[in-house]
Amino acid sequence: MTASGLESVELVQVRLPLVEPWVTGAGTMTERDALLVRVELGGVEGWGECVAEVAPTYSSEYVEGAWDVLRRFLVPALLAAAPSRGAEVAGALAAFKGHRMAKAGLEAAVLDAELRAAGVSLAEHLRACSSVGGPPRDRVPAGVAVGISGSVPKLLEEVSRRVEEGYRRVKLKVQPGWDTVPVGAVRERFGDLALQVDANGAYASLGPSAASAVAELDRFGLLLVEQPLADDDLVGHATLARQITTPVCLDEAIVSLETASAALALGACSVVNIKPGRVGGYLEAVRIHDLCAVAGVPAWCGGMLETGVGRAANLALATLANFALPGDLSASDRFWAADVVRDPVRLEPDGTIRVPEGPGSGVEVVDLGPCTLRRCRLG
Ligand code: NPG
Repeated sequence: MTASGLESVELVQVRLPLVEPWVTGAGTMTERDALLVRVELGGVEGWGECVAEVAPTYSSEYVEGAWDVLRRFLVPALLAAAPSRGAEVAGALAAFKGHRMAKAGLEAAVLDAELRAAGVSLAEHLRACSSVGGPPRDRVPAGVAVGISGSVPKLLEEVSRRVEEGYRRVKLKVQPGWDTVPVGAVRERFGDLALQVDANGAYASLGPSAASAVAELDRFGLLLVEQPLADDDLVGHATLARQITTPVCLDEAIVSLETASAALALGACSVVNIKPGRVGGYLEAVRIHDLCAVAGVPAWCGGMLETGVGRAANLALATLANFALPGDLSASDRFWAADVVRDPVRLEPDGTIRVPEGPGSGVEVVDLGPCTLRRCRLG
């Protein structure tokens, strides 16, 4: 059965307290404002999540801006186009530049409704969209990200907790001044733990000495160093990649199939972090996954402190064959005391997370009343 076109879109801004503060180079976060998108399509409900943060520190998008562009431009255009399939969303919004996280939230919601009506899971659907084969997976290995604690004993305590919980790999946030000492301490304490680091572009501030600072990390046998230089510095990353032995992975730099293609052609990275929000949606994420597979470049699924809505969809994406490394796909309780979905994802004893079963993203949204800041219905 194919659902008929889009009937309405509702934007819901929720605020969820974090179980512990999330500290990065961009500051300390104690709560997450998430922008959820609810659509109705042929009488069926679908949910998506726009992963923009409150401030434009990770990318230029931010919650208030996403809310505005959705209300003013994207949602009216989409209602006029009345798509019945997620695959029609990007085309209907193509006149508007950028705002990929906002677009991704809309596409995810339409896909969810389309697939719920058709009785197909998002994982099955994304597999069908991908040209890369491989057996279906009902669970994926889980990695966990650890913020900048500023104190090595605190860091070791947190990593130890995560390892005991069963996470299969740990990602440490690093920046100039918080790199070799904490990374070395974790390596020494945890032996051959699968370890990687994420700089969110922080080494760009060092200019020409960035390469030697990043090369200092080579001795720790890391899986990868993520986005050491500025978002748009593909040539700089290509040069750096030739100077160090740790594989360079790009995150912020890759915002589309075209930028992924340029990064691979330049040799700017040998691993890619794929985040659906950053690249404008799950279907573009599949195209980038496929491009990487053809190039023999492993990918992994990034995370942006999503609620259970966005995380469920990320888990479906991460089942594709070339998501060869554990993603930032930690359990709901790593960030939230109360998630917005029934049956939030949990870490299995073997360090994996089960992909929710059932049509669409497979999760059911709870009553959002208690955490809702505002809602707006269009259509
Ligand atoms: O598990 O969602 C998670 C956290 C993973 O570190 C993580 N995300 O730079 O990749 C990142 C970072 C991030 C979080 C970026 C929130 C933007 C917003």
